[in-house]
Amino acid sequence: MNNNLIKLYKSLYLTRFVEETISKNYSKGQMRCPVHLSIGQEACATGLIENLKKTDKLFSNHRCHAHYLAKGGNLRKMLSEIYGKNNGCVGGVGGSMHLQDQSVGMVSSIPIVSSAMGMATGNALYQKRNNLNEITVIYCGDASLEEGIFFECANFASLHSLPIIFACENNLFSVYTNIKERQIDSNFKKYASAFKIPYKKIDGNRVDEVYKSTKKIINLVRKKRKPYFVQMDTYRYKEHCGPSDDDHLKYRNSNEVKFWQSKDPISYAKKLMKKNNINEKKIKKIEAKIEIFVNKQFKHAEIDKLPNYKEASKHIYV
Ligand SMILES: Cc1ncc(C[n+]2csc(CCOP(=O)(O)OP(=O)(O)O)c2C)c(N)n1
Ligand SMILES: [Mg+2]
Repeated sequence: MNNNLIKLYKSLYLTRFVEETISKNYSKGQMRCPVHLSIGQEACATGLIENLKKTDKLFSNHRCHAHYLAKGGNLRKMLSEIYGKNNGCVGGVGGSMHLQDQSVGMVSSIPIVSSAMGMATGNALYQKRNNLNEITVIYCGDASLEEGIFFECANFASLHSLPIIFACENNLFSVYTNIKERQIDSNFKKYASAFKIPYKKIDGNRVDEVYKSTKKIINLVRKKRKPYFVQMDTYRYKEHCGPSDDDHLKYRNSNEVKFWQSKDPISYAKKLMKKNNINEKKIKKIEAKIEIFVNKQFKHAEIDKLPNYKEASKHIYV
C-alpha cells in the first residue's frame, strides 16, 4: 500500500510541479503556444493511468499534459514542444495540445473537442480484430459529450464490444460556461446506459479512489473486451487556457473555487500518506528530487534549437 501511495504521489507531484513551473515561466514569452493547465485535476490522470500497461494506448485532448506525463511521456520532449523546439515530441510544430510519445503508448492529443475519440475507437477496433492484449483509453472533458462523435463512438464501441474506456474528466466547465447551462440533464450515466455501456462515477480528486476503482475497470475491459464509461469529477484552478487565474471574469462562484481547493488532490494524497505513517521528511525528499529533475528539463528545453525552415514546413501543405 505505502509503495503504491508513494508512486502515485510522485506522479501527482511531478505533474503539479511541471505545470506550476510552466505557469511561472510563461510570462517570459519563450513558450510558443497556448497552455491548458491541469492544475487541480492531476489525480484523474495519475490514478487511472498508473494501472495501464505501456502497451495500452492513450488518446487525449487540449488539456493533455497530465495524461502525457502519467503515461510516462518524456518530459524534456514535452517541454521542448511547448517551447517550439526541434527536440519536441512532435518536432516543435504542434505545441502543448498535440503531445504524443509513441514509445509509451501516448498515441495522440488533439484539441478539436472530441476529435481524438474517433481515432481511439478505431484503435480499439484494431486491438480487438488483432486479438491484442491491449486496451484503449480516451480522456475527454465534460464538453466532449456535447459532440455528435461521442454518441457515434459510444454506439460503435458497444455494438462491436471494443476494449475502450471513455475517461471523462468533469470539471463542470466548457471554457466559461457551466454544465448546467449546456446540458439538459448532465447525468452521464444516462449517456452511457443509452448504449448499454457500464458506468462508474469517481471522486476525481482522490487519487486512491481513482486508482482502486479503475484498476478493477481496466482488468474487466482487458478481460471482457467491452467498453466502459468512467466519470471523474474534478475542477481546474487556472483559467481555461493560459498560466493565470481568471477569477476577475466572475464566471464561477468564489465559494465553489474554495470548495474544490479544499479538496486539492495533492493535499489529499499528503494526508493519506500521513495516515499511512509515511513521514514528512521522506515526502520532502521526494519533492526535492522531482524539482531538481524538472528544473533541469526546463533548462534543456530552453536551450534546445528551434526547427529550421525545412523541418518546420515538413507537414504543412502550401
Ligand atoms: C469542435 C470544437 N469546438 C470548440 C472548440 C473550442 N474549445 C476548446 S476547449 C473547449 C472546451 C472544452 O471543454 P471540456 O471538453 O469540458 O474540457 P476542459 O477544457 O474543461 O478540460 C472549447 C469549446 C474546439 N476546440 N473544438
Ligand atoms: Mg470541462
